[in-house]
Amino acid sequence: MKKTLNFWKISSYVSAFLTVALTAVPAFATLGQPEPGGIGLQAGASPMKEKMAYFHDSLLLPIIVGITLFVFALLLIVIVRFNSKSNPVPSKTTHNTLLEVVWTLIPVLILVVIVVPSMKMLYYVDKTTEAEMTLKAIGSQWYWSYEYPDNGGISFTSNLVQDKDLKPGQPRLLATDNPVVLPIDTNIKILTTATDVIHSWAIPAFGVKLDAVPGRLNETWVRIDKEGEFYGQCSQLCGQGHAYMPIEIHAVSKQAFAEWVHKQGGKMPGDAAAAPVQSKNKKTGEK
Ligand SMILES: [Cu+2]
Repeated sequence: MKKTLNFWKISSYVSAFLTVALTAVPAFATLGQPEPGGIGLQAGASPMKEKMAYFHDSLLLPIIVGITLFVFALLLIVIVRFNSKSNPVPSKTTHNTLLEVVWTLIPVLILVVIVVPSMKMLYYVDKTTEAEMTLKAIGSQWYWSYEYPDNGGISFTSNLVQDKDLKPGQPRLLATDNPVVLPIDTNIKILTTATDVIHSWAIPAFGVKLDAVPGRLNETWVRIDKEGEFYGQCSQLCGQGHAYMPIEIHAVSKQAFAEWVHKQGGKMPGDAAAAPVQSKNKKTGEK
């Protein structure tokens, strides 16, 4: 009797600890970057990340916690009830058809329950049929360069800001000298490739992580639904400087994006027709 009491006491402590540990997501979640002591997923800023967070928090985590507690309880029962002292003459039972069918079928059913939303999400993040613009990210040892093929071919290189050059508010090892600027509420096709070894372009808040492979063009997409600064890192071990090629994205309104594009000497799809006429007129005017 005493031993059974201990068992329930221990398992209630363990489940209380797990509940606290797993639900202790800080209320002041910083958008777009990791935070000290954070254990949950980064706050999302895109529909894909919202779906991933829901998939993880509402389906995978409860299943994992349930299985872990169940196996833990079985182990405790074995330790307490079937040790050589409390059970000196062990039973020689082997094989139980019903039990074997059950412990094969239940895991299969759990996997079937997981695979349906999992595949749905995989196809959702795969590509968009209605891309409004394209961002191409090219990984090199050890920096990223970017191209905006739909915006007059703007291109630049983005390097890590060294510790000594950090301005107030810039996160260490995440800030870059040339942030990527992207509009919110826009379907953005993302293409990645690399010039030397395999890198990976990853922004946790967007739910995007895509390998950048030399000689190949990989595709995914994002639709950012919040303005802000978002940070990510190369997520494929690519050599000595792997930790020093961060990604910094400034998500701005569509209007602010158009202004930025014009400032960079690029053009928006809307003014593509007007721009060449103007330059032609200029040339004839000079003659
Ligand atoms: Cu890399």
